[in-house]
Formats: sequence, C-alpha cells, structure tokens
Amino acid sequence: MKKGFILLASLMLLVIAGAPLFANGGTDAATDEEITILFMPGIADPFYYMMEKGVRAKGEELGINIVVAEFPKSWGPEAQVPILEATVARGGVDMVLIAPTSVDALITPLKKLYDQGIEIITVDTYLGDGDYSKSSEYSFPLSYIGSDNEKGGREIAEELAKLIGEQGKVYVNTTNPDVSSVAGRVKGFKEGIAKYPNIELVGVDFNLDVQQKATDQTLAALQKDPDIAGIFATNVFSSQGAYQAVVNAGLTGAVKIATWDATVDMIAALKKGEVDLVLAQKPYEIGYLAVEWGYKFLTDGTEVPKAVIPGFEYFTQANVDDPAKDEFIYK
Ligand code: T6T
Repeated sequence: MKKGFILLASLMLLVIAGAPLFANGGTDAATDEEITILFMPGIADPFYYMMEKGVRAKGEELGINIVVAEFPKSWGPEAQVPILEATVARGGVDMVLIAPTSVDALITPLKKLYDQGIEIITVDTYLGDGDYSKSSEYSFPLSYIGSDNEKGGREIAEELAKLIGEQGKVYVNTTNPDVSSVAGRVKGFKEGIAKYPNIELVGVDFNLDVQQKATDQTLAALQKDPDIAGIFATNVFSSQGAYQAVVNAGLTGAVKIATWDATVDMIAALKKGEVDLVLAQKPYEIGYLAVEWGYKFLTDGTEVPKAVIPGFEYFTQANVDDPAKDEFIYK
C-alpha cells in the first residue's frame, strides 16, 4: 500500500510535468496487487519448468499476480499461439513473458497484444534478429532475456574439437531452423568448427523437438557415416534423443557427445560416461530477471535493457559431482 502511494504520488508529478507515462501508452499505473504478469513457455520441458520457478519466486517476492499459461505439448506456433490467446483473453494481463517458438510466426500475434496495451518481454528466444533497439516490425518487445546462444555454440565447437583430437567427422542434431535459440547454437557451432581444417561437419538434422525423432536421425547419421567422431545436440530433446542413439549403437566412448541443457537425465548420462559435456543455461535466473525488469517497468517506467544475458555453466566428468554446481541442474 505504501509503495502504491509513493507510486501514485510520483505518477501525479509526471503527469503534471507532462511526461509520457509508459512507452506502450496502454499500461495504467497499478499497485503491486493489481499487476499481472503472464508467463508463456515454449514447450513442456524441464528447461521451462525451471524458468517457471524463477518467475514464480520473483512474483511472490514482489507480491504481484503471476499467471502461468498451460505448457504446450509440442513445439511451434500452432501449439503456442492458441494457448497464449486464450489465456490473455481471460483478461487482466499487463505483461507477457514469452519464449516465441518462431522468429517470424510470433510477430503478428504478439504485435496484436502489444497494440492492445500489453507489454512484451521475450525470454529464451527472440523475434526477428533479436535486435529490439532498432526500428523494425519486431522491435516492440521491451527486452530479450536469455542466453547468448551463438557464443555457446562456438564454445561447444572448441570443446568438442578438443575431445576428438581436432580431427574427424562431426554431426549436429537440433530442433527447428526458425527458432532463435537453437539456430544461434548451430550458427555458433559452425563458425567454431570451421576453424579446424581437419574437422568435417557431415550433417545437421532437425527433429522438431521430438526426442524419438532425434534418436532415429542420429542412428541414421551414424549408419551413413560410421566414423562420426563427435556429436553436438542443441537442446533437451535433441540431447536426450541423440545420446540414446549412441548408447543403442554401442558407440559409447567412441563417439564424443557435447550436449546442451542440464536435465537430470543428461547429468546422469554424464556421470555414467555416456556423454562428455553438458552446457547448463540459467532458466531460473532468466525467469527471475524477466519478472524483476517487467515489474520495474510497470511500476515506474524504468527503462529495461534491450538484452539481458545470463551466462552458462559447463558440466564435465571432472566437475559433475561438485556440490556448488548442483543448483544449475534443471530439477
Ligand atoms: O534449450 C531450451 C531452450 O533454450 C530452447 O529455446 C528450446 O529448447 C529448450 O527448451 C530445451 O528443450
């Protein structure tokens, strides 16, 4: 209540001074109890469940309303947009934190919400090229809060190159070409691997975020090129699917595997020596920060940085038992 009063007083001053209140013009001053932030994940997976925890924790700390949309059961705009629109239609949403499941297909549905006065922050994935600081059809979100995927892809390339003695064939299993996160990982990986003249990238498969498809594709790749030395799998279902293919083919140890996303399954696989490297993003922190910035913007119009990038953690067989790293496992 006290905060509400201070807020009201500062808003009155702003109004007297003739200053615009909020960039989107449609968001009215609100007390904490009246603020509602909606979290719209990409798919039902451990990464977004961790992000939900961060979103809820910060929401609780601030005493605002957090609405978590139903988690889509498959990846893509066809699954995500109807859930988003139905949830927003129930009313009262001031801001949407969303992982857009496509760089272009989500522009129109999100712009529609923005034009109704709902603020948008994209988490984990972005629209267009993610540069919200320049004027474009997709620059209306306040911010992108998520990983630097290209950097991660380049780093993984270097680590995998080391693991295979800087020579041999490598293969990538990923989800979709039009998703900023995984596309960035593949781009970075290709750039990183291009520095090694004796490493050849023999294929990139798209599994559409279906684990079984990742297993089948990786098995097929191993059959086509039995001398594949290293594999990079770019997210939860790609990693869980690809490493299973290597286990099924009896190639554990012979094929080095670098994976992305620290699920309980992947950490267990690392402990068993079935994978060699696991990159952990910071989904809890992404969710937490998104609510923190969103709240600041909604309450006093604080300018949100156009990009907020938490770092990564790497799990290897050497550090996987370190208790200090435990918090980075997606549980
Ligand atoms: O890797 C994450 C996320 O960063 C990506 O955008 C989609 O896949 C995950 O949710 C993991 O499954």
